[in-house]
Amino acid sequence: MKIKNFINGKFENPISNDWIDNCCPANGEVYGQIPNSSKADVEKAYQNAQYAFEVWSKTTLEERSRILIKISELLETNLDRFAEAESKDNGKPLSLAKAIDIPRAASNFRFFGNAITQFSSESHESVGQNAINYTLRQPIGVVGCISPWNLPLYLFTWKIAPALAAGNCVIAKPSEVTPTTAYLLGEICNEARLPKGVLSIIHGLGNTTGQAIVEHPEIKAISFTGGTQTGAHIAKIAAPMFKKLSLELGGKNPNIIFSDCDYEDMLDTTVRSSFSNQGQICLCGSRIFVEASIYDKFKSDFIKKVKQLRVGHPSDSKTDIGAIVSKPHLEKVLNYVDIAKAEGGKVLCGGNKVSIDGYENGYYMEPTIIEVPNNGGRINQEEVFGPVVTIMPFKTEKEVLEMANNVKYGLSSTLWTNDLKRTMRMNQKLQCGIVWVNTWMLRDLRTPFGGTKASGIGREGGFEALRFFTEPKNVCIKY
Ligand code: TXE
Repeated sequence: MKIKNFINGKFENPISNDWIDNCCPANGEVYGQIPNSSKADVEKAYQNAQYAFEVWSKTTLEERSRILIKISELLETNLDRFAEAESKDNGKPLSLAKAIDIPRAASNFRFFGNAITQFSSESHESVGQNAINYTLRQPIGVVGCISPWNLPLYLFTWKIAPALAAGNCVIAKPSEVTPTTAYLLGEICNEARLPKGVLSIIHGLGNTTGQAIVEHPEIKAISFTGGTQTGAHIAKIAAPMFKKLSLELGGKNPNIIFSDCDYEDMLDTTVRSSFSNQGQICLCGSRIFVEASIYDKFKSDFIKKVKQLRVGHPSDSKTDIGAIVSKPHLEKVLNYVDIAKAEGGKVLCGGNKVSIDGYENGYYMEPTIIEVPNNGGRINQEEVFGPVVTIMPFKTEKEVLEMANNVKYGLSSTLWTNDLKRTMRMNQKLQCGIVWVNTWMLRDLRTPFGGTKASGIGREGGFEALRFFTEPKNVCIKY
């Protein structure tokens, strides 16, 4: 399969004719090529986007909403095709792509198609000064959206939908590791009659295509999800040009378990929050802290449950854990197991590569639990982003709070307790953008989504996203 850029409503080869391989993680085989687009492709997309902006920014909210909701419906109609492509590119279980990734991509368009009809701005009456101020919320112009490989279409559309809803034209780049669903989205946009040039989907490597988007002087805002190092690099380029930036970066999230929690619910959810999507979700609770009084029980129950998870080919309906996204990533994750061992960690289960019959060259790994002696090692401080969690006991609320916060990241936290006062105390003090109490990854698209510290800046979701993708202008009228 040869993937092409989507520019001005047409599918095009890269101007340089430079291509890169697309690999299937389930069997390690190359099954297609994608463009490695250059500055020239980004410039072409920009010229079309700039032209399209004149029309799109003045299109009524009703019309924009109608088109976005149409895209959502078409994604639902094409669910199977998209889910299969996502699973093949990423290695995630097909069942997961069908149940979560593609439905959520459809929800993103539907949500922002509706949200834009409810979005409003403020007015301030300057009492005693015979003046009224109102705030215009104008689209920015042409914006850049760059997304990662772990939740490909889900995160790609989470950026594109609000940007389009707010009246911007978008130049978007999916991860080069998982480009297919973004490519297919182009067809659907044409079918939904999204005007030409409003959305360009450009493929290629981060340091060529991604970099060209970030460096383009007229692309005034960048919404990025990916690694913390890449985020820092992007910020350095964008800052001197005063671009608006939204950075959703890595996490090293604590999962804090008190003895008074609803035990069975906690156990089932903890298996999910540890290993969903092969542990490749920035929100996974990769550091598990358990109150000492239930530590031994938790340890044995957790190991038992995790050993029942089946690693297998993504399209096998019995598979819980599919393939890791790429060979280098699998190697990185396996290397962290060695790092943990060298730091005094004890592997309680898993830790190894898995060979699946018939797919021996695929990138599979056992779900892994490591008991760690403290929170200070690299295994507890660095983002592994794979099917690896650590566990350790704690004695007091104060101690666990310190460990939870003692990390450079600050994306999310999960708290398991039925003590309301403790919940309220801890929610105030946990350093992160999202706290889940007695649940995990329960998402309401209206809520602000994002992290603190090295997990990024800015918030996505709901009106926060529409604010990001618009420029506020105060108008003061004296009467
Ligand atoms: O991500 P990259 P990588 C974390 C996770 C993972 C690590 C590295 O820990 O192991 O990051 O993963 C584009 N200018 N997360 O290297 O490179 C790139 O092409 C502009 C957490 O795969 O950050 C892709 O589209 N763009 C995370 C996107 O950035 C550039 C999800 C993300 O890739 C660029 C993924 C550049 N110079 C990884 N360099 C999360 N927060 O969920 C790369 N890109």
